[in-house]
Amino acid sequence: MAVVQAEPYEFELDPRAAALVIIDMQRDFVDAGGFGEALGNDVSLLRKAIAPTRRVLDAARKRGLLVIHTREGHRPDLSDLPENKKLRGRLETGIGDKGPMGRILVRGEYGHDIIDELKPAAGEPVVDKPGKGAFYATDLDSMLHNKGIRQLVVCGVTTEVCVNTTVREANDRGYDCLVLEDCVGSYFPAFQVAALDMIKAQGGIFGWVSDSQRFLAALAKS
Ligand code: C5J
Repeated sequence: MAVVQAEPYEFELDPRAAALVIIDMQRDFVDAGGFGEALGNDVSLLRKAIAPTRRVLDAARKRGLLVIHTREGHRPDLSDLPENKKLRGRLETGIGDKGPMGRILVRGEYGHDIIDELKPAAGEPVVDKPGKGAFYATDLDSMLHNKGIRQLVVCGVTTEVCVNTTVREANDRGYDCLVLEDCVGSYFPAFQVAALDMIKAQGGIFGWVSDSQRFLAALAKS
């Protein structure tokens, strides 16, 4: 056990029962020239999370934590893309269309894959998810259950969408989530603050919020 200083109060980390989950650090969201930027977003707000996440990833690997990566995307035939997700935004170039890095959010395309800085190591599971939450229509829950995981250390993008949705889904399945605030990012600064406040708040979406330094310090002592 190791105590991580966190909000709303300390998080008791059990490294044997904890997994690092890195959400959707895909080129199309994070890299310059990808879909996110083509929509007019400032990707530097997401890219701030890369260096601290890399440090957490290195430490987690060294400590033997289960590391899981997720990617949001769809089958090439788009049979798992709901009409409402396709139509939302009235985009001229949206999911499934040819974007700057290949077909947007389609599995197998360059832009859909994880950025080079956080490339999964051999043997680390990559969960392909069609929705915002990492549990919806995936085998994540059974993988975690089979490995005896009860705690998730969460990094990735975006804080208010796929990170928050995944934390909510994890809550309902009995996992405790520690979200590292410098390792998650949003294109919208106000959403970043609100999404983290919601996790810290008592009684709602329930998780803990800390940062990479406090997590790494606790992990080193465990
Ligand atoms: C994620 C999104 N990963 N915002 N997706 O948050 O559509």
